[in-house]
Amino acid sequence: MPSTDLSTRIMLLQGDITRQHVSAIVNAANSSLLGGGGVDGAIHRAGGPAILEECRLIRASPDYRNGLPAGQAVITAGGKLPAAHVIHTVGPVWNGGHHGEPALLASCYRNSLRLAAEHRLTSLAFPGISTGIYGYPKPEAAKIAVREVRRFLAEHEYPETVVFVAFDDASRRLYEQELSR
Ligand code: AR6
Repeated sequence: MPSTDLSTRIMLLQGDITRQHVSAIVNAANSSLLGGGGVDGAIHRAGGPAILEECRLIRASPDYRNGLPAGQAVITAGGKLPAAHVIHTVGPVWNGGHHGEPALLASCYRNSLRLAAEHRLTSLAFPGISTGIYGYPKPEAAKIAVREVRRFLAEHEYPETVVFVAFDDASRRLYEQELSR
């Protein structure tokens, strides 16, 4: 049975997700899966061309010919990253909050966690999906992130631990607040 003491299975740290020694890091990608700016750019830069190569193969499969839809997730190897795998998910673009953004963001977390569980990955690190270029307000995004991870871990043995990686002080404080609730 999974440990029900979630406080021992959820961690928060501030820094660069590309440097995390975990089973998988989550990439806030775009539908093309072919790279971009923000954390996506950082992951491909640090991980090298093997990740992009695998993303291209995924795009060549009939399921993803039109790209990866928002809310879904796929897994590749981690290339030169210290993390063994990358789980690529596409967050919603913030458009005022009444266009399904909260449900799509929750799906990103759930589907990433599901992939990690299917692959029996022990540790998974998340950036603040959608909270950069895609403009999702950070307080609301942190709330959804913490809620979905707690729900999932309460019912699953894998991943054993989840790390929220905050890039800046303000994001770290938001996660601290949510995790203390
Ligand atoms: N480590 C941890 N967090 C980071 C890092 C890093 N190295 N770099 C940025 N962040 P963003 P999105 C934080 O813009 O909003 C790309 O072009 C950042 O402070 O990377 O989902 C994709 O290709 C923010 O809180 O992702 C898409 O086109 C969070 O990561 C688009 O951006 C997410 O910011 C996706 O936009």
